[in-house]
Amino acid sequence: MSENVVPAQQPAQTAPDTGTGAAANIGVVGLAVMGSNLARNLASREGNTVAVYNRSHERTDQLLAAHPEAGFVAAYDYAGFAAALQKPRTAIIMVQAGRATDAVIDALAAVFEPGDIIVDGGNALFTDTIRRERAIRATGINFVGAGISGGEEGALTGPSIMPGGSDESWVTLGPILRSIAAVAEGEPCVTHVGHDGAGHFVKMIHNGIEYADMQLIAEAYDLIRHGTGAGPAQIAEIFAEWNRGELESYLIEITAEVLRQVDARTGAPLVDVILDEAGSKGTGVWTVQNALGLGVPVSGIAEAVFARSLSSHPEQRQVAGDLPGPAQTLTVPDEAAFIEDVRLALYASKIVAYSQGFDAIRAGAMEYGWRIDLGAIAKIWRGGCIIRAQFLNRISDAYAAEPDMPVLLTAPYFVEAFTRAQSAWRRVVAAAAGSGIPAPAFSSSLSYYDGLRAERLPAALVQGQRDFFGAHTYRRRDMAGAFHTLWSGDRSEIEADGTH
Ligand code: NBP
Repeated sequence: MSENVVPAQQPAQTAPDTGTGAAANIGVVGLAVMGSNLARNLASREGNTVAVYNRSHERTDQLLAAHPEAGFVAAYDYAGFAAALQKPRTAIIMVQAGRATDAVIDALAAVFEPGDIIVDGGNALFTDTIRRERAIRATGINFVGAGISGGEEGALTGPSIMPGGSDESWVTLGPILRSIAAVAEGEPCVTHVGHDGAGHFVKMIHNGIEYADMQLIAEAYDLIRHGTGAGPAQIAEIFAEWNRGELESYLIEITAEVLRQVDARTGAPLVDVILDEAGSKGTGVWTVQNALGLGVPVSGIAEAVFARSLSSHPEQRQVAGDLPGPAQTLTVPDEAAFIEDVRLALYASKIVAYSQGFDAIRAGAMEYGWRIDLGAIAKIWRGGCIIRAQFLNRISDAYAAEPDMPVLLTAPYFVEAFTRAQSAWRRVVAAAAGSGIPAPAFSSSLSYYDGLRAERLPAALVQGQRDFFGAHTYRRRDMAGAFHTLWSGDRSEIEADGTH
């Protein structure tokens, strides 16, 4: 063992000896909240001995002191870290996404050998993962970008894991990741998503859906508060009740808890004390940017991102307060019926958001050449991650029945849900618009739904406009070919290739 490797205070679990003298079968680099929790999770599973390394040694020492039971093998430089690992060496990087990740990859590549595996478990942009995988491939070292969802609690007790990378690395990595992932209905919440950046792409879409889900829940709360006058604690009970039905999910569950919380300083509901300016760390923006490039209308996710942006411009909101419009109060004749309408509108809008997210995964897979099993993705999101929900079973069922479904929301189960929900959905959106209460994600989801249903869209007029000012051509309903109209000439129309 290298001088720079310090065994933990308690004996490490026995790892199979591969003849190198190395003690650990897996390593973690980066011991902030996510890395240390993931390392503890790994150490708690039978058969794992975990090597740990952090740039600043204090974090390493703190982790060792706080968790002697984990039997960590601590390293204080990269050479020592490599020496501590059995071959093929497998290391999970949990550092700040971006330049820190590149720095750690370079350092590990310098001490690892062909066949070893470097896993980036941070929130990397998938195009960075593709770039990194390409760059490292020449060395013979495997690079795996793995999306990990579930926050610090998930990292410790079982996250949902979305790994990309090569088939070869999955042979070694699969059993390790399966051992630490959340378990939903007896199945580990991890699957080999696809090659290179596929895992981080799917994690990005997961976060985009999370944005939409959170915004929809927030709009439902806001409408109920306006429509019934109920306070946060009473609305918490409504969400708790919803969590026993088809909306059952982690986000609905924590919403009830957030609404119940009382501010220790003032005794007021905490949600009334919190400044109404929502922040973000970027994965929602990435989802929308990439969906725009792929031509996939993720309107629910986009509205959720824009709603956070709008909330975070107090200087604009201050000067806009006197704009004309309804008083933003809502009177409903039957409060119980209105609450049920909002529940149904939330469910229908949620189906739209998830359907759009899965469309984006399908489009990304086609663009980047990944074979992604959409039903398997729905399954690994049932546990461990932020959007975990019962409802994901319906999505995996839908893809099992028809893997090449062009649009998820046309699956029979969802058609039945829309049959039940759509009148309520329209009443809620109309009530919001009529009273001036913003409900951007509810209303854009409904517009998307109606856009898909429409027999004929005004896109025909847009094509005419495009041809008028830019000779962009259009296609006709009654014959093949591309056409351009001579808008001010004698002949009304020529085929774009110049033939009549
Ligand atoms: P942070 O994102 O706060 O990163 C801190 C870690 O990065 C520390 O270990 C720090 O080392 C290390 N680091 C930095 Br900064 N620059 C470095 C460099 N040049 N070389 C080596 N190490 C460097 O940690 P986190 O919140 O635990 O998240 C880790 C990853 O997991 C991130 O990519 C994050 O996006 C992702 N993630 C986080 C969550 C969450 O809920 N927090 C959820 C899902 C995914 P130091 O101690 O020496 O400064």
